[in-house]
Parts: sequence; structure tokens; C-alpha cells
Amino acid sequence: MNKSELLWYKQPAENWDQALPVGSGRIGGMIFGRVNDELIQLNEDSIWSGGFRYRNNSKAYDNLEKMRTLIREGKTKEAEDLCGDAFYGTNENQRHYQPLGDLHIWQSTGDVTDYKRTLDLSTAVSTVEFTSDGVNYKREVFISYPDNVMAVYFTASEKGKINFVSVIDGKDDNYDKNEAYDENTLLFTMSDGIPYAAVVSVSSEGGTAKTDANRIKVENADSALLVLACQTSYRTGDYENLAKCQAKKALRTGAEKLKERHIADYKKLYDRCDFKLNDNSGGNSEKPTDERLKLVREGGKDNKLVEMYFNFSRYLMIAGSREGTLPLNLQGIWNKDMWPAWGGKYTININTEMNYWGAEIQNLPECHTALFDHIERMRENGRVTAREMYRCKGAVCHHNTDIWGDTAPQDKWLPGTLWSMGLAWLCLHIYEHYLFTGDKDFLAEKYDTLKEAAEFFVDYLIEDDKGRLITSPSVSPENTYITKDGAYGTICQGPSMDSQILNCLFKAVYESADILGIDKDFADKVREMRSRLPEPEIGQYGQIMEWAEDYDEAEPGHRHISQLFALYPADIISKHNTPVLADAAVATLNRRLSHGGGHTGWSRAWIINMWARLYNGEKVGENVRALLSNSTNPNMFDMHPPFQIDGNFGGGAGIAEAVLQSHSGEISFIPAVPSEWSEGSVKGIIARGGFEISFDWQDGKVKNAVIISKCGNPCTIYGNANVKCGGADVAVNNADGQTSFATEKGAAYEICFM
Ligand code: FUC
Repeated sequence: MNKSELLWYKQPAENWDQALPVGSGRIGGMIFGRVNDELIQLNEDSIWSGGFRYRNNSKAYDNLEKMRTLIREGKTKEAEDLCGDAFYGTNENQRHYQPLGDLHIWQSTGDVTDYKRTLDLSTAVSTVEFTSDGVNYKREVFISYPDNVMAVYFTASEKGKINFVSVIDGKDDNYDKNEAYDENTLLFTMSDGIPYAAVVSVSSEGGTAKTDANRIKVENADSALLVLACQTSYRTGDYENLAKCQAKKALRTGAEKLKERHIADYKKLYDRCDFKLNDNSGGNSEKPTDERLKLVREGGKDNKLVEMYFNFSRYLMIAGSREGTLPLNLQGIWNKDMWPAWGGKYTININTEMNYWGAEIQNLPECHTALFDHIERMRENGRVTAREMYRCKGAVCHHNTDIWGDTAPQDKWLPGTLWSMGLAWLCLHIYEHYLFTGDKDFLAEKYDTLKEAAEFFVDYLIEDDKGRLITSPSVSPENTYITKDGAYGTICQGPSMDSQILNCLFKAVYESADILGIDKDFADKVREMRSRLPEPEIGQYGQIMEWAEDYDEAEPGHRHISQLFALYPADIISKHNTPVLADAAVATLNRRLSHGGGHTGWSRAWIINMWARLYNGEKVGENVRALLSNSTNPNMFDMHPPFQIDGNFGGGAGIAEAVLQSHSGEISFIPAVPSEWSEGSVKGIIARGGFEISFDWQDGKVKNAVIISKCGNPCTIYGNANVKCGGADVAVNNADGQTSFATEKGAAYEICFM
């Protein structure tokens, strides 16, 4: 039994939080694993509630000066009243995500023994196995990116034993057509919202496999293959025909070939990276996944489950975000509700960004591209919002977006809605992708996108009474402050997170311009503006201040820890470069945590990353345990609650960050590994600068470290080390506790720490 790559259970899922996810980036399935009434709940990434809606509030600009004056004068109540009249979107909601429907399979068997269901993270195939009347039955389910279909493959240890009926059903009756299209194909369509067609086709070896009204019926088969294809009008007008062709082609390809191609495609990404920890579970890692989670909740140790969490985050990335798909929304692509929590949209004041925190370090940069494509969809809308609402150049988005890249304010909610930093934060992912991959063509292609995000703020920022450049109006997502007079407020000017995001955005723009040798005037402009942004400040509790004033927080244990954006994902605060601010970051985290912080899965995941950046391995261990104990469902999905996928990715990124860091110009090996991770190894983890790194460690000592230089950049590692390449010594510069050396593209360097 593979302890960290196989989710397995001795019983079918009783509810959705126990069902197992499969996906091709575009099509998603949740498998319940029931024997006689199997349910696979289905999604397609572009099935949303409708078309683009123009929602910009044209009154905003005329009220902008008034709003800014009210905020400056501390008239918070009046400022907040003005939001509703003049700044909120003209319709408060963007479009929301919806499910495709349910695939039911009624398989006939006698009484069942030896039941087991699994999800193999090393192959992305989920199985249900059981014995009945001496026959061993197996159902394998996978969703293939190369072949664009979900496949359910039925086999048995004896010939002629496979019998089942299958139908596809709309969630809440949500379909127009549900009928047999030909002798072995069902057609299921919907013309509301974003119109779509799903096609289910069947074939068998032995016996019969055919449609019967709106059902598929298989009798006395040796094996059977059910495939499902789905296309929507979001991608092509001819979606129905395309889905039919894809299903037919998949049937012709056959189950074995489909599976082989699926596994090869998946492994190409998954096998690049590997992570292992010592087994401290005392044998419990042999147990089913739900039992292991329960034991951890009861205080047990299980490093192999931590390993599984890391692997599961990579699995979900490959299953949920591929080249050409939409980016991962709040549920990834796994949602059962017509009205999912927060609309299953893209909340971009942390959640969507967190979904992609692990993509580069875990060696899955291709999966990140779905996000970059979406940023392009937001750009034109963002330009319109910048112009119509604020008379600013450039492009802007508030704290949410949807399938259409809608950039107007979402909700009518004071703590969240009027925050204009969403696109700016997303654009930092563009520069991070460059830093990890060194891909200058990509940077050149995306430079104008970065620039447009920055151009908005060239116009939007105002001077405070100290001459610093600040945002106004804004909020610190999604907290409320208490003024010295005891008044509660949300709307403010210059909250810390905004200045920190702009610090990174302006730097990304001028560094990109410098690297590409272009656009010097604009680069100089934002360089100068960056020097006038407020720096992080330390407040009355020794904490990093969340707002421009040292206000108390209405919720000191708030799930957002926005003022520590500077620590993670940014590197404005770091242990080595800004030790005083790093201490203030510790005070900030302790204050949040002592007031009940970390209560949502994603907040806990962020905290893991922050403790990792503070080099506190024991806190990393404690918070990884808390994530597994308090915020992980039996199927390993993160819960807010309810299920929200960001914590899975944030947690996976945090585990990586404990093992290797590469911000602030140096690579640190095992900077925040808890003592209980006493032995371990990683293979194929990525550092900024384009370095692919593998090593082992034991009791805090790094061994067998190899750095492959993918771009030929100079390399700086934290610690004193000797370096060899092809057996020969490499000239190094040991200074300030760091080791620096030149590298050649493609060469491998062995690192031996002194
Ligand atoms: C933000 C968070 C919530 C939730 C929502 C989707 O508003 O504050 O906790 O994650 O996004």
C-alpha cells in the first residue's frame, strides 16, 4: 500500500465530502464509489450562470473627490454611505459557477464483500473493487486531458458478468434534452446560462451495450467502457458536434489505450517532483485515509499524511488547471451546487492567488498558464472599469472576478467590495512565473499586461499628509477597524496591504523593463513612485500595522492577515534582510492566533507559509497538524468550511516552503522543517532563478544536494558550501553566510554544506 500516493477507503462515500475527485483541468468528477447505485457528480469548467453583464457604476468618478475628502477627514460613516450610492456595481453579482449534472450507474450484483475504493495520485485513476458471488469486479474512472473524456471502465474476473444501467441527470432538473441520440449514445443539453452538451457513449466486449430511451443498458458483458464528453458554447458554437465526436473517438480508441495515454500525460507533470518524509505513524500509515485523518485529529502523528497532502495538492493542480482551461475557482472544478458558496467564482483578495502559490515551486508551471490567460480576459474589462469608474488609465479589478473576467465591484459589502487591488495582485503571478522559469519570451509577451495594471495606480494614487503615495478609497480585506474614539469602520486610505502589493507590482514592472531593455521612462516613473509608498510600520502591540493608523482590529483573530502580505507571498519582510520587521511579523501572527486565527482552511494554510518564512519549523509542524485535524475532509479536500480548494494549494505550497525557499536572492535548504520531519528528501523542486533542486536531509543536515541550472543564472545559497560540477571544484564566493557561484545552463552542481 503506498502510504502517500493512495487515498483509500473500506466503504463508499456517504456524502460529497467523502467522494473522490478526478479531472482533466476542464471536466471534473466526484466519485462516490457506491456498488449498486454509483454516483459521479459532474462539472465542466465553463458551465456558469450566464453571459457578461456590464456593471460599472458611472457615478463613481463624480463622487471620488468627495469620497476621498470624507475618508481624509475621518468621516467614515458618510464615506461608507456613499459606497452604496456611487461605487458599488450596478448589479451586485457577477456570474456564478454551476454543476453539469450527475451520472448514475446501477450495477447489478449479489451481496458484496472485500469492498475497496481508491484514488491513486501517481496515475490519476480512481477505482472501486468488490467481490460478489465469487466474482471480482472493478470499475476504473479517470478523466483524460489528451482525449477530452471521462472514462468508466468495467471489468470482472469472469466473463459475461457485467450488467448495469446508466443515466445522466441534471442538477435540480437543469437540462433541456436528455435522450438517446443513437444506439449507444445519450445526448444531454442545456440552452440556458452558458449552453452546453454532454454526450455519454458505451461499448462492451461480450454481451450487449445499447441505449434504451434515455438510459444506457449493458447486459452480460465481459468488460464495458462508458465515456462522457462535454463541450459548451463558451469555447465553440459547434459544441454539440464536438462533444459527439470526442465521445465517438474515445470509444474507438478503447479503454486500455485511453488509460495509457491519460497516465502518460499525467505522469509527465506529476513525476517531476517527489517528496518523502520519515514514517512516524507507528504503523497507522497503512490504514485507510479517513481513519488516518481521524487518528491525527485525535493527536496521532503521521508524516506520511503530510507527504500525501503535498502530493494531493499537485494532483489537484494537474486535475484542475491545464493549458487552455479556466483557472481554478473557489471549488477548483468540483462543485455540486447550483448556487455554490460565494458563487464558486474567483475571489482575488487571496483565494485565487493562493490556488497558484505552489504551481512554480512544485514544478508545474504549465498549470499556472490558465491563470495568465484569465488575466488577459480581465484586461479589456479592467480598462473599461478604470476609465468609467475612476477616469484612470490602465486596468483595474476589485476583489472578485468571474468567467468573463468581470472587473466591476462585487457584492455590496463594506469590508470587501471597494478594494481595487485584485488585478495588481494577480499580475504578480506573471512576474513570479518569469522568476522561476527565466522565460524572457513570456515576460516580453506579458509586459504590457503588467504595465497596464501599474498604469492604473499611476493615476489612482494620491498623496497623504506625509507626501506618501496611497490608495483611497480602499479596505484592508476584510477586517474592520476601531478608531481611538471607538468608532467602527472599514473604508480607509492607504491600508498596509495595498502599499505592499504596489511595492511588488512597481518593482516587477521596472525590473521587467530593465531585463527586456524597454520602456525606460515608465520604468523610471514607477521606480520613483515606489520609493514614495509607505513602508511597513510597527504598532502598539509590536505588530505590523494593518492600516495607516494604528487602529485596533474589530476581530484581532481575523482570517485575513493582509498586513503580512509583505512576509508571504512577498519578500518585503524577511528573516535575514529585515529582522526587526520579521519580529513584528511574529508578534502579528501570535496576536492573530491567540485570538482564534486560522479557523478557515485557507487562513491556516497562509499561516503555514508565514511561519515557514519566519524559519519556525515547530510552528510549521503545529499548523500543518491543525490543517489536517481541523480543516481537512475525509476526501482530503480543504474546508473553509464548506469545501474550498484554496487551503489544499496553500497547504501544499507551505510544505514546500518549509523545505526550500528562494525569495530575497538566496536559496535556503530546509529553512523551516519541524523536528518530527527528521528525515526526508525532495526531488525536482524549483527555486527562483530557474534552478531544479533535489536533496535529502537527516536531523537538520542536508545531503546529496544537486542543483540543475535551467537558465545559466548565477546562484546564491544560504550557508557555506563547497560546490562541484562533473567532479571538478567550482569557484565559489563565501560571504555573509552565503555561497555564490556562476552556473552554466543545463549543468548539475553538487552542493556540500560545510
Ligand atoms: C474571502 C474570505 C472568505 C472566503 C471567501 C470566498 O471573502 O474572507 O473567508 O474564503 O473569500
